[in-house]
This record gives sequence, structure tokens and C-alpha cells, in this order.
Amino acid sequence: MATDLAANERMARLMEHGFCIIENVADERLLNRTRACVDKALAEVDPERLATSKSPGSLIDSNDYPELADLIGNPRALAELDRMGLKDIKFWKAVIISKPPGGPRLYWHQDCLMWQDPRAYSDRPPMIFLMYYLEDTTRWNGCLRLLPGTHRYRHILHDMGEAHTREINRIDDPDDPRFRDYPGEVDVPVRAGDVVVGYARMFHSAHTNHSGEKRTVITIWFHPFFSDLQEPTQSWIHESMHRQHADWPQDALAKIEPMNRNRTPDRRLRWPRSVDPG
Ligand SMILES: O=C(O)CCC(=O)C(=O)O
Repeated sequence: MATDLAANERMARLMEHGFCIIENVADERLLNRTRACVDKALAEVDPERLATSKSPGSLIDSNDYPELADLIGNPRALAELDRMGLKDIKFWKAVIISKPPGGPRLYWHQDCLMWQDPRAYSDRPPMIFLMYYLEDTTRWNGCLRLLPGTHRYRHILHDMGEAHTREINRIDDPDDPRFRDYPGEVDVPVRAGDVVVGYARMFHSAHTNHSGEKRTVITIWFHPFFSDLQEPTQSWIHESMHRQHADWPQDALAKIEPMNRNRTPDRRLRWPRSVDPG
């Protein structure tokens, strides 16, 4: 596997800085298939809807795109998460975020949807993101920006409003402080084929795309240690995932939520007393 860091070192980075990068986990074939899906999705989206999400870029949910199953269930990335100790991972949803040429800055926000769950305040992340960029990214074409440490500590941004409201998506107020620079922020340029793994509760944003080409990221959210989340949190994730992907064919669903079938009972299925009185 083409990775430079040992899994435990990568996990230590994730815990300390809130993110880590797994290099070269999506090959050209997988990237090209995903790019074809993005082109199809962009051709189908209503241009008026795109105008409502000027700051992020296209926000197209995975609902109608089972072609994304191969990237979501990418065994190389999931195996590395497993080696890092992130077990019992459950998929929630993915989104296609394509920033057109000239697409403006994304505002600072965090994605955690379960702050009511005690796990949101612990070292066991209730929600992580995997971000696959389909082009090499730099500050010039709108790479990711992160505020390391905000996965553990409060920041003034926590009191500046929720992510993805209509007003901020449309950039009604370009002077909104969520568009500003903040001390400690870092740029995260990557190569197409790498994946950025981050705590969903960490503040993140993206630079303006000054290039003449679109810049696309597929963000995928997973919930590690799923069975250890509070029951209402688990049911919400489960219901939302299945509702949104209800139209996906079985073979695509199997890639994102593999269940090991087993038709053979083990010793827990006991003989009747008449056969085995012990
Ligand atoms: O467009 C980007 O680079 C960041 C995407 C993002 O913020 C998100 O998916 O929550």
C-alpha cells in the first residue's frame, strides 16, 4: 500500500491536529469513474439551485448517484481506517462539491450533527469526514483550509452561526466574519487520489478557485464506533442514510454497507435437550 506513515502515527496526528492524509488510495480508474459521475451530476443540476450555494459550490447529495459507491466503499481507504483503530464504521452520506472557475471562498464551518451525544466531547470521534479531491489542489485553485485544534477546543467561530444556512451559502453578507482568515489556520493542498481524513467537528473552509478549471471534492461522512453512540443518534444516522439512498441498487448498497452473510449457525445454536442433555 502506498502510504508513508504507520497507521498509529497517522492516528496520533488525527487526534492531535484533527486531520491526517492517506496518500494515493484512489487509483486513476476510480478517479475517472468518479469524475464521470460528477460531470453527469453537474449536467443534471438545476442552475438556479447552484446559484443558492455560491460559497461552497455545487452541493449535490449522493442520493441519486450510486456510481459513488466505489469511492465511498474504497477498500484501501477503509482498511487504513481500520488499521488506525477506527472500527465499526457506518456511512451516512456523501456530497459532490464542485467549485467552478472563479468560485469564491467557502466560509468556516464544522459538520458535527451530534453535539448532544457525549461522544462529541471525547477522543472517540462520533463523525469523521473523508475528502477526496478529484484534481490536485493548491491555494490557487481552492484547496482545503483547516483550523487544527478546533476539534478539541472552543473557538469564536462556534458562536457565529450554523453551517449551510441559505444566507451564508448565497454570501448575502460578504463581510460575514466566517469568510475571514484566522490565526493558526493551515492550507491542506493534496494530490488527486489522496484522501483527507478529519474530525467532522473541526472548523474547515476552502480558498477561492482562481484557476480556469473546476475543483471538485467528494466529501464522505462516516461514524466510527457506531454501536457506542447513543441510541437516538444511531437511529437518526441509520434512518437518514437509508432514506437518502433508498433508490440505490442492492449491489451499490452492498459496497457501502457490507454485511458478512453467514448461512451456517455456530455453537450458540444449541441442540434440543433430548439430543444433548448437557
Ligand atoms: O470544498 C472544500 O474543499 C471543503 C468541503 C467542505 O467543507 C465540506 O464538505 O464540509
